[in-house]
Amino acid sequence: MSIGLSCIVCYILAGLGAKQEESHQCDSSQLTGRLRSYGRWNRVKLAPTRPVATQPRTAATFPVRTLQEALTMDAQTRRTLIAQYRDGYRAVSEALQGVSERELDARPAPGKWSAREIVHHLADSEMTSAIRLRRLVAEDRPQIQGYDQDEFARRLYYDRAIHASLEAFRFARETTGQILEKMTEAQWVREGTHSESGRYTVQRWLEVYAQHAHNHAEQIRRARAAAR
Ligand code: NI
Repeated sequence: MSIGLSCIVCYILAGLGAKQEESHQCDSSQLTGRLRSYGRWNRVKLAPTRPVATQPRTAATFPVRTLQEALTMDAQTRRTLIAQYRDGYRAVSEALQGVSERELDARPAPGKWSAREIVHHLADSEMTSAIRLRRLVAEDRPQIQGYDQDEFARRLYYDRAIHASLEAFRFARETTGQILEKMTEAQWVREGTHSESGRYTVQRWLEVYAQHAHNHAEQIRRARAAAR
């Protein structure tokens, strides 16, 4: 099965290697260029909030940047992305409007996720992302653990009714949106380390999750269309 890596969210969530990319289910196409753009964050070196190793670190190892230098996203872009993030539930619920059981279980191709499975993925992914954001803000340089989203789909009964998962997705976003609206400039430059993809910043988190629900809303529409 050839599915291009296009949902950066699941790439980051799962810490996908080349093998897993092949089975990756987030097949919306808008984000292929995004992955490359993340390189610009990797060029920003921040002073760690506490030492990450026992060896002494020098200024040359961790050049200290000002807050303004560390903020790679301007305030207007941030506001736009927060608004998009908060619009995610609307996009998904509209994509599901009037959905039948048959449409929920239709697959656009063998091995591709159905609309029902996408909804459960959204719940699990968004609850995880909500906790990640909290840890990035409340803990110093947290270790963020990747997971295998396809294994979640296989083992966590993704044939369940969707209502509770839709609500979990909705309110994970709602509560996190409240936090995003209040965060200070200093909190926007916080970061942790992902178990497989490495440096993981709050700004990167926002760019990724601002689009996640909208991309899956489009994927839901395509999956539903397969039932017709
Ligand atoms: Ni996804």
